Order: sequence, then structure tokens, then C-alpha cells
Amino acid sequence: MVHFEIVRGDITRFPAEAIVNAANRYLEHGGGVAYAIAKAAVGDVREYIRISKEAMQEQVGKDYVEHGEVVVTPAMRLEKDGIKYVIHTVGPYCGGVWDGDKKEKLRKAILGALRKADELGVKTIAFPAISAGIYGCPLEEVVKTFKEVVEKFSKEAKSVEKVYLVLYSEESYRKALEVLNG
Ligand code: AR6
Repeated sequence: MVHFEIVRGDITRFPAEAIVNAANRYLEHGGGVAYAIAKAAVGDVREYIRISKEAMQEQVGKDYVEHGEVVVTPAMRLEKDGIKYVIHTVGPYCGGVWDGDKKEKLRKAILGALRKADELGVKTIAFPAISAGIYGCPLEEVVKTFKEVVEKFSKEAKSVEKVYLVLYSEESYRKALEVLNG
């Protein structure tokens, strides 16, 4: 059984073997958690974007990714906290609107990262609340979707044992806990 836990913190310093980035389809890490990861991993955000795009060409053979497709970059400076990989995945843009299509895209984004972590032989993986920031999806729905996808993934997981959903603010952390427990 895969253990799912909601924690409060900064994902760039969270000691999981893999952390996930809430990226856009071109891996242009311009803001939000993507910018924070780029800053923490390399310092120079443009250099991190270059590394990510090169990895995207090598791993998916395109200059963009679809929901469910993921790209892995090494953790670089994040290795000091035990992080080995950054898995870039792309959630849906909601702009406040939530429907079945958004949910399916988010499911794919989460599952793609979980499967990649399993393939990499990772035991612990930490996610930010994908799409719940700049992309404007309701946090409650994002948390519900995480819970469901991790449950489903539990049945196929080989190496992944723990999945953390890392919330940045106290308010979002409390809200997420309510969804999980309520
Ligand atoms: N640790 C954990 N969570 C964080 C951190 C952090 N250091 N920083 C922010 N968050 P967002 P999205 C939370 O906007 O909605 C970027 O420009 C944040 O509070 O980062 O998927 C990409 O390049 C929110 O709850 O991702 C894309 O263009 C959550 O992380 C676009 O934003 C996700 O917020 C993706 O938008």
C-alpha cells in the first residue's frame, strides 16, 4: 500500500528522492513553484530552462509535453537535501473552471509522474499542488484528485512507498487536510 500524506513546507527543501515540478508544456519555468525549483536547483533560471528543454528533446523527442508526459532532470543543488530527481509534469489550466476534462488532465499529470518515479526506482516522491496556483484550479478538487490517483496507483506501484503532497501556505495546508480527512 502506498502511503499518502499532506505536509506543509517548501518543496525545494523537502527530503524526498524525487520532487515534482508543476510545469507548463514548454518547460518555461517562469513563476510559481517552477521558478522556485529552478532557482534552488541551479540559481540561474535560464540555465535551468535550457537543461529542461534539452532533457525534453532527449526523453520525449519534442519541444513540448502533453498532460501525462513527463521529463526528468537531475536535482543538482537540491541533492544536499537528498533529492535525486526533479520530475516535470503539466497540469491543466483551469482559470477557476473545473470539469471532467480538467480532472482527467490532472489525473494524467499526477499518474505520469508517479509511474516515472516507479521506473526510476524511487521510494519517496513529493508533489506540489499541481494547477492550484497560477493555473487556477480549485485546491479542494486538486487534493481530491491526488487522493484518488494515489489510491489507484497503489495497485501497480513497485518501488514507490510514500507520496507527499506539499502545501506551501498554512491556509492551503489546512484546507487540504480538511479535504483529506473530511
Ligand atoms: N513549495 C511548495 N509549493 C509551492 C512552492 C514551493 N516552494 N511555491 C509555490 N507553491 P504554481 P500551476 C505552490 O502556480 O498552478 C509556472 O509559471 C503554490 O502555492 O506553481 O500548476 C509554470 O511554469 C500552488 O499551491 O503551478 C506554469 O506556467 C502550487 O504550488 C504555471 O506556473 C502550484 O502553483 C503552472 O501553474
